[in-house]
Amino acid sequence: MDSSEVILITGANGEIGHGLIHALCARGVGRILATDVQPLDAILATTCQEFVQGDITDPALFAELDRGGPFTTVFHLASILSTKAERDPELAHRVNVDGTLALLQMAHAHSQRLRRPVRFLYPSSIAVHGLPNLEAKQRAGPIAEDEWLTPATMYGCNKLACEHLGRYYSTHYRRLSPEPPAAHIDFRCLRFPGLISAQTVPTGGTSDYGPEMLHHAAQGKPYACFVRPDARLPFMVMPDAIRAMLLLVEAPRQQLRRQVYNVTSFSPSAEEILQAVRRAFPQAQVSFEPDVNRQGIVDSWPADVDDSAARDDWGWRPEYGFERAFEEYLVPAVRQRYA
Ligand code: AKB
Repeated sequence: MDSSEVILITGANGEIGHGLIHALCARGVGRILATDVQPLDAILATTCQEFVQGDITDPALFAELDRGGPFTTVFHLASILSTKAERDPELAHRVNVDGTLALLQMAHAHSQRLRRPVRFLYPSSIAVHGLPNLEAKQRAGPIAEDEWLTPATMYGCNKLACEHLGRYYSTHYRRLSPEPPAAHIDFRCLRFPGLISAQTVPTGGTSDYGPEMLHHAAQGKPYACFVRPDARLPFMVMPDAIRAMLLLVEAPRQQLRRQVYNVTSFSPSAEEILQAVRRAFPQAQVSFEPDVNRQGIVDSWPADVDDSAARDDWGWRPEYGFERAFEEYLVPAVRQRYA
């Protein structure tokens, strides 16, 4: 990406938004227009010149964003996560799917104006997978992109629907129209595992127990973990997540054999995360008080995913394994954050 880019970032205030805006500014890319339903965090206001506050389900927001375009690249981060989505599934559908559809429509229109594909980077999730029970999860091993696509949450259904909408807008849009579009969008999707950041704490997700355990221990606060000690999910730290997004968005199109890619770094159990936290914060007061329903969601998600396609097609490699993630990134940064 170079200085001619005009980049739109939705959900800019979220966990990924923080890291991505800093990384893009460090690269000296062109114009960044950020949007979020909340006012922009002060820490981002210094780096982000253009910000539009608005609701992704509000057509008025799109009228305003459209005036800021045409965009050459879109990072669509706005989303209601799994636990919050289960509390209000219809709201989640409006935000996660209707919001995405409106953005795909705008990106398609901008592709027409630019007469070249607008790159549309979409973070999906392991939540698109739905394993019927714990035995099947334990038997399944690392899951490939096209396996067990039977999500058991509204959020998972939303993410899978948006993957299909993105594929449709970039390969089949208006296929019966007599006038073929001048250009389609260039849809690229990453399926993220649970993400752990030292700078931000997640809200409304089901993989949140990982980062919550660490951030509570760093503040000396007791934490009741809502999953069993043996609960296992794939995770990644935020610097690797940001790097994966930038690697994929910059990969030459002809190198990409698919539009949706798994990425992961490590798959510790909740007990193993606690041991890593305890190595840094021996006083950590963590109890396991499983929430049956949230545990059920975790049991329906894969323990690990196969990200060989991302490794083969665009050279994905995590920089942080489990130990290094805690020792060299998470622990030093959260110590500093709560010092
Ligand atoms: C969630 O827990 O909802 C997210 C995710 C795994 O996509 N962090």
